Amino acid sequence: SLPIGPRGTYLSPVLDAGGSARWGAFELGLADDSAGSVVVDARSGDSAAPDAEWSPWTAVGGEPSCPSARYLQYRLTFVRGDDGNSPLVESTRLSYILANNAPTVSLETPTVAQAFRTKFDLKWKVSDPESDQVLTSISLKREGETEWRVLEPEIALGTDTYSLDPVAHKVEDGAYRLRLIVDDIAFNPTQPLQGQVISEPFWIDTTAPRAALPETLTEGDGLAFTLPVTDNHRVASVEWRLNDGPWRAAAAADGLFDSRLEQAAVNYRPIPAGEQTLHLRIKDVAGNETVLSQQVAGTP
Ligand SMILES: [Ca+2]
Ligand SMILES: [Ca+2]
Ligand SMILES: [Ca+2]
Repeated sequence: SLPIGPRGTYLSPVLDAGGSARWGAFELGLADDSAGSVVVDARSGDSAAPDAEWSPWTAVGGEPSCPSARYLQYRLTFVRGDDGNSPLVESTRLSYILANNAPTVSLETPTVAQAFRTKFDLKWKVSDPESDQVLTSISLKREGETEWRVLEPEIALGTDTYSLDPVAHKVEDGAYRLRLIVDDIAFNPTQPLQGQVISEPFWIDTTAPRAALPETLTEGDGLAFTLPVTDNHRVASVEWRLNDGPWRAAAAADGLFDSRLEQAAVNYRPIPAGEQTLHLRIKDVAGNETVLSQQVAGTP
């Protein structure tokens, strides 16, 4: 038989946790007739081969005390007993959990300055380094206010759309921001992490623009008038037509329909002969519209 010395060591292969890991219990399975003692040390690092970046060897008590890392190597030092018999290790077992990283979330809709008059879909994207599915909560805050109102505290795992209905959710017209918080707690009960995103301001606008037709719409044989229009948010367009003719755009007196108050100018001649009804269609940026109609005298 081979001569047996008083001490010997065993160096384990480099163990790969597959990602940054927190080390748990290290268990040594000794044979029934094992004698003497076994000293366990471990080191860890993030490169597949131990190098200067790895932690130094440290003694393993119940758990390795070396830092969280992807790779670990352990070393067993066998010390012969006073009776001359040697330690005999049958098995080793190391527990670990992969370190958790926070999910991130980004919103695809709403985008900045979008305006909605009816139900619309929020869409978002979640990314989690461990591919954990997340629970999502959705809150809404009116611009200028401080309190977030929770619309939905917990949206099911894997869901990434939500329908916001201004009527059903009792959301008044105004500018708002949405906040989404994603939480990977379902897969990380002991060390859950969150990510969040706050949208750019967007508008809920369920109110149509208003306009009052001036008393005089014609001048000579043509249409010639300026129509003051107002909206609670923003006027987008003013169009007109005679009877069921084609819609034509009115001009913004200041060059652009882009605010709450606008003046729409209509100049057109001649008014065709016969009975004519002038229709005006005023839209805001959310798509609410008001239609006004008025009889005008055609060219004799
Ligand atoms: Ca995670
Ligand atoms: Ca409006
Ligand atoms: Ca303007």
